[in-house]
Amino acid sequence: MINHTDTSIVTIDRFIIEQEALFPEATGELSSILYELAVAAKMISSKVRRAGLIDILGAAGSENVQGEHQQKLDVIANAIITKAMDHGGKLCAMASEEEEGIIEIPPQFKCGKYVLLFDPLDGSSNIDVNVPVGTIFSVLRRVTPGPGRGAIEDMLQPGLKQVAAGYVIYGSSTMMVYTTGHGAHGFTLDPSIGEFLLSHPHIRTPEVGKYLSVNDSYEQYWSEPVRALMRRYRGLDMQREAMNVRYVGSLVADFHRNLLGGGVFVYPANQRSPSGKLRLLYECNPLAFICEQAGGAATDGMRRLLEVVPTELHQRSPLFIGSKQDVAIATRMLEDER
Ligand code: AHM
Ligand code: MG
Repeated sequence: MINHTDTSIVTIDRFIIEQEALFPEATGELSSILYELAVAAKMISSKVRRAGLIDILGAAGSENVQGEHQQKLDVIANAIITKAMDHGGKLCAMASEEEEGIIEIPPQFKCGKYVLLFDPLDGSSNIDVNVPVGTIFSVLRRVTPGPGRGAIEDMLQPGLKQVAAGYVIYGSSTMMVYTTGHGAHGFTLDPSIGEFLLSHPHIRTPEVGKYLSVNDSYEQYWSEPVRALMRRYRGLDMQREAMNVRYVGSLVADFHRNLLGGGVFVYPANQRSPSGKLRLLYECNPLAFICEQAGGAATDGMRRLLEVVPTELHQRSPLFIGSKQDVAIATRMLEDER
């Protein structure tokens, strides 16, 4: 573990290089992917910061003053990541929550040994009301033989196989949090110099949390064990101190607050969404990897989330993620559902 003193200024680039040294077999390819993702994050951040100005410069679907067609921010974010990542020679394929199938590496560029899965702008419906949104990403090593293009098998791997995962939150400041399996580390963007600086090294999430994040308007569609679990979290069955309910409705924002402050984010299956809403590969797995690295846990209600073997690119999964002891309560109380 590299210890920086309180006075060190550590850019994300320097940190990535230092982390690479922890892997004697590293070739620098994963580091390049992380640098490029940090650049994409800065570009998306600058677009998100101008979001409110779209009304002045021209609404989505209309033409702006230059006569160019205005695009929605999630489409813009998707294009930024695709274009930032497709030519580095380190990836053999990508997949995005915004696109139906695999995003192929254009034929003029080399293919590498990794695949990238991402949700370019999660919670984008919140942009109109100035609520934080985020980007989530996951990197896996290909399983098909190289050096050609990647295939769907490269994507359909359990979360345990992730070599890196992270998220960017575009909040009151822009932060990037990532892991390569040696802890979870957070970087805050200093907009005046355009650099992500290490602000939250070795994030540890409390074992027992104080926040409960859930959309309880689905209560009527939940199973009885899920209802009982929510009563437990709220302290209504006198078995646990009541948690404080906080629900932004923007996964990255809810997850980030709970990661730092302690708590659980819960999106169970319900009668209307039998597999929940969130996507296993683009949302659940990367956050589960980070959460475990910070000392937390994540389950789909039946299994450790990172052990689930995906069968579809856009597969949904129920999600119970956060402080270890609170996730353990979910695992115990949902046993009746099995
Ligand atoms: P999106 O990928 O279409 O943006 O949807 C995901 C978002 C998450 O950010 C958030 O946690 C969830 O949807 C909220 O869903 P709901 O409105 O059902 O509570
Ligand atoms: Mg999403």
